[in-house]
Amino acid sequence: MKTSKRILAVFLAVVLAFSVFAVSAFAVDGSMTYTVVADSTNYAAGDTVTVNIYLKNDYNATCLRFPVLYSADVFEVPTTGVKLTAYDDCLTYKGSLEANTSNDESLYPVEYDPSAYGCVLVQWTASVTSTNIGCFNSAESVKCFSFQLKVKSTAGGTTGSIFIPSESTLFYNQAVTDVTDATTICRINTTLTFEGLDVEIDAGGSDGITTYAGSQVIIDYNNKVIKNWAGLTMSLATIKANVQPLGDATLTYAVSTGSAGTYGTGAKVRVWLDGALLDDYYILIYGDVDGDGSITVSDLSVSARTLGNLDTLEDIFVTALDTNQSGDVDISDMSVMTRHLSNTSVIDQTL
Ligand SMILES: [Ca+2]
Ligand SMILES: [Ca+2]
Repeated sequence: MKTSKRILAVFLAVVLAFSVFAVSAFAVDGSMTYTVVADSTNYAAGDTVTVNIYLKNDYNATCLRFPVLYSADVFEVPTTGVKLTAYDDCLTYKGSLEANTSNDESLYPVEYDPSAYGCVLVQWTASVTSTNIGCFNSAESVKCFSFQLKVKSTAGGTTGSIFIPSESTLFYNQAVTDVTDATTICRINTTLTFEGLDVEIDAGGSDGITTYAGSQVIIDYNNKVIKNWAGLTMSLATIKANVQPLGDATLTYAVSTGSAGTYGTGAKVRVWLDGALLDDYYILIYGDVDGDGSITVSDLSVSARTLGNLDTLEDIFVTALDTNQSGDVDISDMSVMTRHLSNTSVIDQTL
């Protein structure tokens, strides 16, 4: 099992600078609920799995660390690495959220066999100013972090788990009692609760479509879109080189209905099984609103023309226009597009 052990030993470890704070001796009581939710419950070999972590708590958390384990014979870290993303207050007050692939086994939950489980160690520290400290305190369960795993190409027909081990010694919690006092940090006597610990993954596959091994492309089975085409020259050949049918399924392809439509946003990969249409998956390139497969000033023109009249756009183009992936479309999305076109920043295609 040397190969799997190597894969398992890939940790997402974050080195944070706690030393800037004096940690008070006193502690306060609090509770935190961690919920692990994957973007589907059914995957095929080669699929990308987006793992979402939802948090709910009743204190001003300023620092968190928790391990997420996954079955090593079913999942692996994608070749592009674990892409750890923060949301909600954990994004707003993000001071430190970094990823590396340390093999430091001291960071491994000792209660678990490294030959059976891989570990992603998530760590977050809020930012501070001279008068205030960012913190996470949410009475509602909200999405705070996500990262990606890949179902191994050899995992067809198996089942795996993704979960937070409640008995791990790796949890770390830090908080403030007064958000205007950034210097008095206290420990939390935290009652940890875990929901959705065992996300069972049927890797047998019934979706009829998957990516080729090594492909950067992501199939979002919930939203029926195929994304992360950044850097690829879009064409029918590119699509065919990245996605493939599974089992007895077959694929056909249709050009985009966008104003410049070819094989860009809005193009369809149609999945057929036994002569019946199983699903349509849409090509999605954030920022490509005219459907030609690239992001140009033409997309800016279409955006300006349709921003106040989104009803005229098919849903997939509205999604492509939401370039900051906020869930709605407004003028800030055009700013993101403008910055992309001026090479100031790049539109993230992976979320
Ligand atoms: Ca375009
Ligand atoms: Ca938006």
